[in-house]
Amino acid sequence: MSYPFQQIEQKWQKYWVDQKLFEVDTADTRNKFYCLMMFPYPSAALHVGHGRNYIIGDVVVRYKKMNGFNVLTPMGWDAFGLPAENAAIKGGIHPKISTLNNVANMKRQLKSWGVCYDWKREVTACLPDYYQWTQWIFLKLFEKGLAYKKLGGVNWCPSCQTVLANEQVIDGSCERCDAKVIDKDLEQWFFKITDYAQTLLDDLESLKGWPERVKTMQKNWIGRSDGVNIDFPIDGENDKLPCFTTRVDTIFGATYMVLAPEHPRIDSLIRGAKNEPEIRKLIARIRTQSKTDRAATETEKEGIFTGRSVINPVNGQKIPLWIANYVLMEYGTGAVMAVPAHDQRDFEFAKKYGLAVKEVIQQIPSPQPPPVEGGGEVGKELQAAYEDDGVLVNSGEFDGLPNREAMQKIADWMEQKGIGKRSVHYRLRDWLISRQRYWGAPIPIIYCSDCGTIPVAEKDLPVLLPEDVEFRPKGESPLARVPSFVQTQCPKCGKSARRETDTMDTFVDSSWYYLRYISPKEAQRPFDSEAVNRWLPVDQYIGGVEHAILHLLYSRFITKVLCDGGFIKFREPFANLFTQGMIVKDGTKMSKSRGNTVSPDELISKYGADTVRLYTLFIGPPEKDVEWNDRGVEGAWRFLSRVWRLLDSVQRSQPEADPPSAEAYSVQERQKNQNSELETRNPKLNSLRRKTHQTIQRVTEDIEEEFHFNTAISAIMELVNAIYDSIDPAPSTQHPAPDSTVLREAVETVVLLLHPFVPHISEEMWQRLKTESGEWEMPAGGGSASGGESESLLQQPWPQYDPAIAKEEEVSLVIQINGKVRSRLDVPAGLDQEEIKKRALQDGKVREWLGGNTVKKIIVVGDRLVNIVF
Ligand code: ANZ
Ligand code: ZN
Repeated sequence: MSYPFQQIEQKWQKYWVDQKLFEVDTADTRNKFYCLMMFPYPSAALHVGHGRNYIIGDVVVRYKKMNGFNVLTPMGWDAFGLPAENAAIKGGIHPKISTLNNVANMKRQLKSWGVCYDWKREVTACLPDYYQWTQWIFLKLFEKGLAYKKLGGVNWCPSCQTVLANEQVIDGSCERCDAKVIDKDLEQWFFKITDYAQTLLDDLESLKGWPERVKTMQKNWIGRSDGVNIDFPIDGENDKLPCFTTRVDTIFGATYMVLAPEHPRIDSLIRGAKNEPEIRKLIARIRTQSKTDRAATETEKEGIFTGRSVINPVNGQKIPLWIANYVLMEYGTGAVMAVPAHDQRDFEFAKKYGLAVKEVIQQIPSPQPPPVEGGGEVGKELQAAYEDDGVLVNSGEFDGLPNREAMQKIADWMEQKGIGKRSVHYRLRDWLISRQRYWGAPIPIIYCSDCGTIPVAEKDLPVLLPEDVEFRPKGESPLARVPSFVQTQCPKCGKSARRETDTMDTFVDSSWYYLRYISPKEAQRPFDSEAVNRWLPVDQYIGGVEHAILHLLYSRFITKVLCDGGFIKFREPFANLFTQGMIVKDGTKMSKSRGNTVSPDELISKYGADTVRLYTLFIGPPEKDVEWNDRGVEGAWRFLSRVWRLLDSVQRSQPEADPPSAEAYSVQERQKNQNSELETRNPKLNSLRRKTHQTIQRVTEDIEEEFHFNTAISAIMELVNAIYDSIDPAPSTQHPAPDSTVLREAVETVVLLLHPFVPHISEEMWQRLKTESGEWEMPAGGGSASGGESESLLQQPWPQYDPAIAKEEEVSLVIQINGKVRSRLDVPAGLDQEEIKKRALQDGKVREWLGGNTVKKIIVVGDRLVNIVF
C-alpha cells in the first residue's frame, strides 16, 4: 500500500491556509519568534537547490510552532534588478510583467512544497507601495549627510553599460556578462557606510548566534588597519606627502615612495618634467585597469619615475618619487613609502626598475637557524621580501630592538617630533548606490539650476518609475530618455528642474525589507516603529552564504542609521544566522546556464512534496554543500510508504483486555504513567518504549543544536525500524505480540517528530490515528477534521522525553569459552546479536583465553549468555 500523496498534500495545504495557521497577529508578542528567510530574486522558476533554503526554514517554523512559539514567517520578493531588465532587452517583455509572472510561479512552487508563510505580509520590492519607502530611506540618509554625490572612478562594464560594485567584479570581469571591466569617472551617489566602519566591526562581538566564518568575512571586509601617517617633505618644495604605513618599524628601509596614478598632487609635480607626456600616457593606461586587478598580487607591477624626490623624515635621506599601478587612491592616503626588503609588492617593483633594496629587519637567530627561503640573512642577496618578525638593523638608535617593540617606539618618537601620527584606516569603502539602469527605485533627488541638489519632499513620494521606456542601455540611465520623467519642478523655487535619472542598487531594497514585514500595509510610514521594536531583532535568519558580506553588512548599516535616527531601538537586525550550503549536481552549482538544474515540479507530481522535502533534508548537513542524486528520492519515497503502513499495524494490534481510555492514548499522558506491569512482562516492548524516548531526545537535540535535520531523520528511521521489529518478531524470539499502547506511543511519536520535515503525511496520519481510536469524530465527507481545536499537528505540543525511560538499561552477560565461565560483559539490553558477538570477542579476558585460536562458533542466548567455541 503506497500512500495517496496527491489528495493528502492538497488537502492539508488548503487546510493550513483555511485555518490561518501561519498568520500572526503582531500585537501579541508573547513567545514571539521571528523566522526570516532571505527573500528571493524572482527568477523564472525555483530548482531544488533553492528549495533547500525554504524547506529548512519551514522545518524551523513548524518545529518552533510545536514548541509553543508564536512564529512570524513572512515572504516577499527582491524584485528589482538587472536580470529582468536584461531579459527585457533581449526578449522584449516588460520587466514588470516578467517579474510579476515569475513571482506568481515561484509562489505556486513554494506552496506545492508545503512551505508556508503568512502571505498577508508579502512585500514586492518593485511595487510603489514598497519602493516609496526605499526612497524614504534614501531621504533619511541624505538628511543626515550620509547620502552624497561625488565624481568617482567606478567599475564600468562596457557591455552592460553600467557601474558595478567592487564585488560584482570577479577577476576583473563583470559578474553577469564576463566583459572586462574598466575604470571610469562618473558622478555617483554613495552611502557613507564608512562612518559606521568601527561600530560595524565592534558590534560583531555581540552576534553570538552568527557563524564565526561569516563574522570573519565581515571583519575582513571592513578591514581595520592600525598604522602611522607619516609626512614626507617634497624635495625642493614647501609641501609634504603624507603616506600611511602599518609597518613603521621598516621606515629606515624606505628606498622610494609611490603615488597612486589618481593622486591629486601628481599634476603639479610632473608639470614640465622631461617625460611628462610619457607619464601621462602611462597614467591613462593604468586607469583602464580595474581596481581589483590592480590590487591583485599576481598582476604585473607597472610604474614610472616622476623625476622628483621626497625626504625620509627619520634620516633625511632623499628617495625617488614614483607612480605605480599597485597603489590605489582609495586606500590610506594614496601614497606609500616603499620598503622592498620587507614588502613583496615593493620588492617585485624594485627588482623590475632597479631600485635599491635595504634590509632593516633581520631574522632573530635561533640555536639551529633553519634556512630561510627568500631572505632574512644579512649579506646574501634577497630572493624575496622578508615579511616576518625580527630585530631591527640599519635603523640608527632603534637597532637591536624586536620589530614589534620598535613599531611602538618609533611611532611614539615620531609623534613627539611631529613627523607622524598614529592612524586607523579601513578597507571598507563607501557604498556606491547609483545604477544607470531602469529596473530599480528612482533616486528621489531633483536638480535645480538655482537651488542645486534638492531632495524630493516626503509627501511627494513615491517618485514613480515610468513604465513606457526604451531599455537599451546607452551609458546613461534609460530614464534620462523619458522627458515626462526628467522634467519637473523645483520643490523649493518652483522653477523647472530635472530629476535624477539613476536608480538605486537593489541592495538598498533588501537592506530593510525585514522591517516592512511587521506592518506591510502601512501607507503613512515605512513601518510601525513600536511593533518593529517588539518583534526585532529577527530570531532566526536563514539564507545563502553568498550574502555573508554585502547584504548582511548593508542591513546592519541601515539598522544602525535608523536606530540613530530614532526610528527603531535596536542596533543589530539579526540575532541568529544560519547559512545553508548549496545543492550541487554533477559536481557543480545548479544553474540554468549550466543546464544541471532539477525542477521540483516533476518530482513533486511523481513522488509528492513530502518525499522531495525528506530527501532534501536527508541529503546531508544543511550547512554543507551536497550532491543531488535522483535515486535518493526514490529511497525517501519508500521510507514514507513504510511510515504510512504503520497505520495498518496500529489498527491490527489488539488492545489489551482493558482498553485504555482516550486520554491514556495521548503521548503526553502516557509518558507520565509508565505501565510497569507491561515492562516486566515484555522486554521487547520495554526496549521499544526506550527507543521512542531516546528518539525524541536525539531528534530534539539535533534540531536545537545545529539544525542537524539529516541525523534527526535517521534517528526517526531507526525508530520506525524498531517498531516493525517489535511487530514482526524474528521467529527465534519468544516475545508476545506487541501491546497496542506502547505501539501507539511509538507510532504517534514518529508522526509528531516527522511533522516539521514531512508535514502532509504526518497530518494525515495523525488525523487517522485520532479518528480511528475514537478520540476524534470522523470528519464528515472525508474533508478536514471536525471538532476540537487541536486538529493540526502544528497545535500539538512537541513530544517530551522521560530521561528515566530513555536511559539505556544494561544487562550483564555471562561469557563462556568452550562451556566454562570466563568473563562477564555489560551491554545495553536488547542489543543486536551480531553486536554482542563483536563485543564479546573484543573483551580482554576472552582474548587472553582464546590465545589466538580460531573461533568455530559463537552462541548468544537472549540477554544472558554468550558461548564461544574454539
Ligand atoms: C611600508 C611597508 C613596509 C608596508 C612593509 C608594508 C610592509 P594593510 O595592512 O592592508 O592596511 N599601502 C598603504 N596605502 C596603500 C595604497 N593606497 N595602495 C596600496 N598599498 C598601500 O596595508 C597597509 C600597507 O599597504 C601599508 O604599509 C603600505 O605599505 C601599503 F614592510 O608601508 B606599508
Ligand atoms: Zn530651485
